[in-house]
Amino acid sequence: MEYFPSVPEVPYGGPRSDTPLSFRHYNPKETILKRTMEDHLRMSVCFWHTLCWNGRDIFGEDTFARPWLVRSDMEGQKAKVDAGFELVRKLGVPFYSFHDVDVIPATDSPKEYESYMAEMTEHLGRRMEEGGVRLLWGTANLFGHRRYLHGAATSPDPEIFAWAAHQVRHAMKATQALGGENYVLWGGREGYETLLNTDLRQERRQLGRFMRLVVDHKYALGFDGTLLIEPKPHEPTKHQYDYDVAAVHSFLSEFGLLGEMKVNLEVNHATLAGHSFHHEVASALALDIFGSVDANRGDPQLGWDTDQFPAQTDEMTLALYEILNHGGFSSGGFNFDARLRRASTDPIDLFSAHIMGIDTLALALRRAVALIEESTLSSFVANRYRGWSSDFGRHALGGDCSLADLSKQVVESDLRPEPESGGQEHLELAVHRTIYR
Ligand code: XUL
Ligand code: CO
Repeated sequence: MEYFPSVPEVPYGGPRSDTPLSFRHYNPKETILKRTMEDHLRMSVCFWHTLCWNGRDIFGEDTFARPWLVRSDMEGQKAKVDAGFELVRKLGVPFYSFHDVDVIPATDSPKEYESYMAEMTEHLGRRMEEGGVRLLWGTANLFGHRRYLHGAATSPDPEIFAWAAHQVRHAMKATQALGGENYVLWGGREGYETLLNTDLRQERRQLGRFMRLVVDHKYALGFDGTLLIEPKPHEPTKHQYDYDVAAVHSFLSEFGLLGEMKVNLEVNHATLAGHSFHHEVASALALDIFGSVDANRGDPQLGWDTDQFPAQTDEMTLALYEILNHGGFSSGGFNFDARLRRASTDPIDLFSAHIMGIDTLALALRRAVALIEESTLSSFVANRYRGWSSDFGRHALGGDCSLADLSKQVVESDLRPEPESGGQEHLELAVHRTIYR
C-alpha cells in the first residue's frame, strides 16, 4: 500500500526551484570539501514524532487521523514502519532512527516484548534492504510506560531498574542486528520532581551503575556502534541528571565512563538549558564527546519543547562550521527528532517539514564551507592566541615554571601588555556576509 500517493520522489531543483516538493539546496551526490552532501549531513528520519504522534496534546484529542495508526497490533506496527520507509525513500534520506516502542505493540509481558522485538527486527531488516536505507540509531523508550513514572535507572524500585535493562538489552540487540551506527540513551525521567522524596546520591549512583551495565553489555554483545547520552535539562521532569554537555561530561568522568559514551545533542534541549546550540556543539567537541545531533528548534514564545523542524540557517551554519572544523561526523548524523504542529493535519505537511529541515541543513553546510574557505574566523582566532606558541607562552602553559617565576619575569622584563580588540562585530559582519550573500 502507498501512504503518500500524491508525492513523487523529491528532486533537487536548484536554488531557484519553485516546485514546492523539491530541494533547493540538498543535492545528495554533490561533492563539497571532498565528501558528498549526503555523507557530510548523514540525515535521518525519526520514527517517533513523525510516525507515532497522532496530534494529541494535553488540551485536546487526536487530530492527524493517520491511516497507519488505525491498528495497534503487529500488523498495524508493520503498516506504520512501511509508511516510514516510503517517506524515507521519497525524501532520499540515507538513515532512519527509532525507539523500541515506536514499532511494537504495547505489552507488559517481558516475554512478549522480547518476541515482538525479534519479529519487528526482521521486518525492519527487510525494508532496509529493499530501500537501501541505514539505521543511524536505535534506542529504548524508558520514559513512556507508567512503570517509569519515577524514572527507569533512577527508580526507587530495583525491579523497574531491571525492566529498563531488559528493554535496553533487546533494543541494542535490534540495533546491532540492523547495523545501527549508534545507540542512544535519553533519560527522560532520570531526574526528580521534588527533592522532598529524592535521595540524590542514591539516584546518581544508580544511573552510573546502569550506564556501566550498558557499556559492559555493548562489549559482551560485540556491538561496535557508538553509545550516546542525550542531554536535556528538564521536561518531563523538573530536573534531569543529564542537564547539558558539561553535566554529562562530569557524570562520565565521575563514573569512569569517559571514552565509552558520547553525546547526542538536540538543538532545543540546548535552548531549554539556557545555552545556544553553538555552545553545546563547541563544548562537546572541545571535550571530545561530540557524537550526533537531533535537529529541531523551539519557539521563542513557547517555553516548552516544541520540537519544530529546523529553519534557522544561521544557527545551523555555526554548528556545522564547528563540526566540519573537527573533521565532520564519524558515526553520528543529523536526525529529525522534530514534530509538526498539531493543526498540520495534511500528510503532505510531513514532506514540507522534512524538505524545509533538509534544505536548512544543506544551505547551512554550503555556508559553513564558505566560512572555512574564506578563513576570516580561523585566521582571527589563530592570531588571537599566537602568544601561546611563543617560547614565553609555551613555558607559561606547560613548562615547569611556578607562579612566582611568572611574577619574576613580569618584573624583570617590565611587562606592560596591551590587550587587543576581540573583533566581535568584525567577525559577526564576516559571518553575516557569508550567510546572506
Ligand atoms: C525527547 C527526545 C527523544 C530522544 C530519544 O526530548 O529528544 O526523542 O531523542 O529518546
Ligand atoms: Co532527541
